[in-house]
Amino acid sequence: MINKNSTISQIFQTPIGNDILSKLFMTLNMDQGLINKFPLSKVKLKHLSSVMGEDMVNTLVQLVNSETEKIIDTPAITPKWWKEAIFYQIYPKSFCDANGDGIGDIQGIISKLDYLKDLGIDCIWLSPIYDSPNDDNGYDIRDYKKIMAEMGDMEDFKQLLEGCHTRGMKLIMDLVVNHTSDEHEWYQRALNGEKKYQDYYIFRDQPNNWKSFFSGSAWKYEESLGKYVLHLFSPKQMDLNWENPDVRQEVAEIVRFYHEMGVDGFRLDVINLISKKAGLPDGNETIGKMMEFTGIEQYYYGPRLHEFLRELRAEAFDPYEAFAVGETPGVGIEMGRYLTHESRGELDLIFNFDHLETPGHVRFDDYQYDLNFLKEMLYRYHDRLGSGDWQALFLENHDNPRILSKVLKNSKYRNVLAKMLQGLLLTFKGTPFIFQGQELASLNLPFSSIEDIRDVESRNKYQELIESGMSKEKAFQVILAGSRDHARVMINWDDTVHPKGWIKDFTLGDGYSVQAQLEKANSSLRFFRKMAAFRKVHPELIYGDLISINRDKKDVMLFERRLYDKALTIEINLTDKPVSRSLKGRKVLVSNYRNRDRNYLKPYEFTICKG
Ligand code: ISL
Ligand code: CA
Repeated sequence: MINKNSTISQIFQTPIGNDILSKLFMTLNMDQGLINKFPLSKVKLKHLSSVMGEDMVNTLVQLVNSETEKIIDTPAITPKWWKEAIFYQIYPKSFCDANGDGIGDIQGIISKLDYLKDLGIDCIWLSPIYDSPNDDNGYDIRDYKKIMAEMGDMEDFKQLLEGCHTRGMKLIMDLVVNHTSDEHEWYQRALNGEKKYQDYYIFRDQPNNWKSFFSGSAWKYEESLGKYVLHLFSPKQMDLNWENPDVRQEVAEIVRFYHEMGVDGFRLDVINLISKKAGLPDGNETIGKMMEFTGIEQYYYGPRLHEFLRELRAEAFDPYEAFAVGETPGVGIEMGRYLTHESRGELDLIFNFDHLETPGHVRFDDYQYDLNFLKEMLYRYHDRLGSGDWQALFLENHDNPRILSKVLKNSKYRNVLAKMLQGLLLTFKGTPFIFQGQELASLNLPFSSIEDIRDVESRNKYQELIESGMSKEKAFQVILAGSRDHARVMINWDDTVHPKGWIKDFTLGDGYSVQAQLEKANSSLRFFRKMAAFRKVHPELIYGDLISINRDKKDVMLFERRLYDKALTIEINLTDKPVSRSLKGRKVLVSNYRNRDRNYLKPYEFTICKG
């Protein structure tokens, strides 16, 4: 157990201390090597009270001491379908519109199941399709057992599920149970004075200093009750009170309802936020400024999180042998092991977001992403995992701008970079999650003004920036750099324009539509299909060991995947400059370049060699 007399380096040696200090140093863009060097290594926690405040020191001690159990690793990797699968995330509102009302729908998805099967997809992750007022595009659920009218009905959904299964694909849904919509029956009954349902949410006489992820205070005043109510996200997304066993039973029942139907599992939205520290103590203002959201340390890895997850798994997942991947913003590598190691009986995988922004940057910063950082983070994560752990590999989702636009200085290398990143996701050790459009080398879009922007997070942030005195032009540039809408425009199946879509139409006719790429031999789409097929016949890319080579050589990633006598070596140029090739004269099995230089890797070259 650590205490206030523990030194920084002693804390860094603990699993949770390592996560917290790594995250802090990354946010401050400071070299973590300083932690184990004099004088920092000898600094005692109590000496930090003057800097971070007594409360933060106590919170740090509590968080680090919260994990006393040592994870005992398993002797070998347990084969699982979700360790072998390629996942594909569909954002239903923007995937395919079958009835021409400008909104994606379930029949549209059904019409593209063969496309996904041919792509090599094994499991679809469907972002929310439940009844919702769409304040946050379905992440504000009004009725968990009703399908959003714009997308279809339960019969459509059952047809979709059947369509996946008959093609040998699985389907997981998105479970959003940290909060419900304020239009949910439970919340409406709470507002009507029903005590039972008031205990489903977090009402207080006075707010604390917690900030919402979507700007402003995390508390809304409900006139009718004379109370404040907690909403970590929009004021129409009301946090559920997971301390209440009735809430936990409601959630388990919803999960069982879909598992009974044959759904193969769930992605659990911000599931690490469900356990808030008792008494809802104020957040530390210093940490709040650093981590952007005051109060986050009081709930991002809360005191009963493991207990709640174990209970939900036992009651609603294990009876169906269903799969669970948690979305866990802020959770570090070691916290992720406590949430997913197979000895823990909680989640199977988590999404850790630490690799998505380079140190010192947040999503709304307009900067060029250095892929050397991605290399470092992938290796660091991989090195910390035992055979009872597993890693989710992803670069995009519906909450982030397109990775190509973060990396590219000019779009000349758009196609080769898209293929290189696909190749990396499909050859590194872990389960690849592809976001819709990533197979098409999608870029960010040239939204022209805030009027084009639909995302509640972006619109609230724009308002907050303006109110802070920033000019409209500058505020829009900030939004343009990080808006989640870049990932939420309609997929271009062909060059048909969608004039009355829910979001601005960007049918660019630039030869990157699905139809155009199916016809073009060296398209990003055709490369993805080839890579996915290659992965399926090379178990060394799934269960094989990963051995990094010349790891310290900058701008290049070189690693071997080995399973018994099968071995492949992957060599990647992480930059738009030629770099010397390490593997010379080896038989090349796959590459994103048809003709290669014998001595140099071309910009963003990705090559798999035998052995
Ligand atoms: O971008 C993020 C993580 O990369 C965060 O801004 C994100 O909003 C956070 O991880 C929570 O995301 C999830 O919950 C939100 C919803 O808006 C997001 O779409 C969902 O992925 C509230 O339900
Ligand atoms: Ca439609």
